[in-house]
Amino acid sequence: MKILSRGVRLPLAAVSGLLAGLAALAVAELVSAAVRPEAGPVIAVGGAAIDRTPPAVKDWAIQHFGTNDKFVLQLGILVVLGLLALALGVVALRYRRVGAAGVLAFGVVGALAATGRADSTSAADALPSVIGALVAAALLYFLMGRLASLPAASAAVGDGIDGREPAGWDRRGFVIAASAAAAASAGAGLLGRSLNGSRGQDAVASRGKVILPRPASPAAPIPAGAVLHTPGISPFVTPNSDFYRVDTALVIPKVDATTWRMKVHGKGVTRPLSLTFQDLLQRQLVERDITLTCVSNEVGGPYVGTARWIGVPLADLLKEAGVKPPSRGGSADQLVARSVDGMTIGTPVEDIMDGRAALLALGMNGEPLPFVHGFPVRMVVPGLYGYVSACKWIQDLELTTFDSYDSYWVKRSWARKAPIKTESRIDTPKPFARPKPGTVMIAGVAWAQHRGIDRVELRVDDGPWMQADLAAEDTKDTWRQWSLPWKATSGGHTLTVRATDRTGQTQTDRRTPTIPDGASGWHSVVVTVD
Ligand SMILES: Nc1nc2c(c(=O)[nH]1)N[C@H]1C(S)=C(S)[C@@H](COP(=O)(O)O)O[C@H]1N2
Ligand SMILES: [Mo]
Repeated sequence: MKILSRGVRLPLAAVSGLLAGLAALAVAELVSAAVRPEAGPVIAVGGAAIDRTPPAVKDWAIQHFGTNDKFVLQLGILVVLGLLALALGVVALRYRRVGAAGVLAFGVVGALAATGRADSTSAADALPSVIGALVAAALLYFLMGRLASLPAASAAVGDGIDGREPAGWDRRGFVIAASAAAAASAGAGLLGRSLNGSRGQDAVASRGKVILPRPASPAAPIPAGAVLHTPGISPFVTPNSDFYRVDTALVIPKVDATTWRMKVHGKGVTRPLSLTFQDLLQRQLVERDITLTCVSNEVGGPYVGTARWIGVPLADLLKEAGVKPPSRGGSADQLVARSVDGMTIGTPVEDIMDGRAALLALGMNGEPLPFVHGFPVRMVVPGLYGYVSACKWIQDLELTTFDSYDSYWVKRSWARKAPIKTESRIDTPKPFARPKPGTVMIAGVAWAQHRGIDRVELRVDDGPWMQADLAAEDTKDTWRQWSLPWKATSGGHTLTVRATDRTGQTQTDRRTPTIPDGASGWHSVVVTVD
């Protein structure tokens, strides 16, 4: 009979656990609106997970989920939390105090995650998790009290057998308490959501007011011959809305440009700088076309794009601060950019000062940087993968040495220095396409930023290499489109591409993984002509 009584109480206890979990998240969301959204437990635990994920797994997640990796991560955390909440409810049925203590323990985990991230500057970041857990523990304790108010003896009489409620079981009381808790959680959660959602309004307004000045040094117009119109080829300039995004931010930083400030300081700096966004806008701006590439891009992958950037030449700023490149006796060989979300990205000072268009970018394709791409200010350095050159949401530039400081990704087993490898990609036909026999246009892009692309060749099956028609070069910092009309014959075929850069180096066929310094190998596409 005891078992039957538990038959009713067990699911109710589990539901109570779930309600407590919901209450914890809802209250935490509300409190995080008063602290900062990044301090909420799901974001904090997600962030801590990202920081601790082994590089291979991180890379796998980027490969398989792309920019959705963050959504999948948060969904995973919610599912795990839900299961644990169910379990805690069941435990609490027997051991009320243990259940409540379990809820508090989760609060501690959330609080540690929130205060342990690089962007956490205040112990207040613990509050959403702590207050959420306290409310949830009290709720679970209270609901269990309701369930326990059902005396064991009377429970044994009525439970389930004849469909009647056990005597003394205050069903109404429990349902009312549970519903009230659910409604209050929903209210708190929604209020927190909307407050968090409107938080960035100052930042959004500040971005809306930015008027990018005409650059003192405009980019040369893109030569007409640089842009092919073959259907299926990547557009030469990647629209901002299609530009790939790779970062560790679960909450996109919303920085108010009117209060933004950036310091330039550190080793070898004789005149430290502190600059406002307005200071940067008033400087001589340059405009350049630069192709950005992610080190996590697999051969044939999508994490590469070209934009027209407007910004301040970094070399000018560094010179003003008194910095010399190592080749001229400078003591700092690494520039570490630090973002508002605690990312650190280290770039060789030599590369920044060697004359290339290393920019502190303010504009992307004619508009202020979109928030996801680093508003108000990010770095872009031609020829280097993003993780060693392209810090978004910058707030600090520190000169140091590679010997004395490892940046975020370097601590996670990526290489200290990472020039972009010469690569080429077939955009069309797509893998496993079924073109008709006859002339089929094969087309794509090839890149070797800051060296330039000299030649692209294509091979069908094991046939001879054929020279592709290269579109005109925009600059050696941008990718080059190419195409080749192919007389397609019936059957299955493997199309393979390889590029040669201006230094005369032909892209290696040796496949390497993305870790530690970028994938290499030839891109192949298999098609069936019929
Ligand atoms: N603050 C911050 N900046 C960052 C990153 C990041 O995680 N956080 N990721 C870097 C990486 S790995 C790349 S490839 C580029 C991608 O820039 P995009 O998202 O604008 O394409 O940003 C770089 N800058
Ligand atoms: Mo990257």
